[in-house]
Amino acid sequence: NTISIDKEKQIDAVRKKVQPPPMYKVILNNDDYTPMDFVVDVIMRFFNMDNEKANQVMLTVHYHGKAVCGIYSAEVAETKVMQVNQYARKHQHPLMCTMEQA
Ligand code: TYC
Repeated sequence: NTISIDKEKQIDAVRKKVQPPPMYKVILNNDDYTPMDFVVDVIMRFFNMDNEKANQVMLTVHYHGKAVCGIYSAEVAETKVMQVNQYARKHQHPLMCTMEQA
């Protein structure tokens, strides 16, 4: 009923103040085949970075194996990972996007 739903909302509001929800790093991983230009396009398209910042992040992945593209709530992070991996597959590149708790 509506009273117990209101109670759940109150409890959730208190939980959020005491303990904020977990956040997730969305990570791009290096591979030997995905073209650098494609990776830069992905970073600009899905992580709202300008060309210069996207180039920096792409090179960090290329030289260090991975880089964090952003930190988001679970729901937003899962959506980014799905969208990037779907977009890479559609263009037949092996680019891998993953997430891990921040
Ligand atoms: N290593 C790739 C190349 O040399 C470029 C690359 C960068 C691939 C970043 C994936 O997430 C990546 N073409």
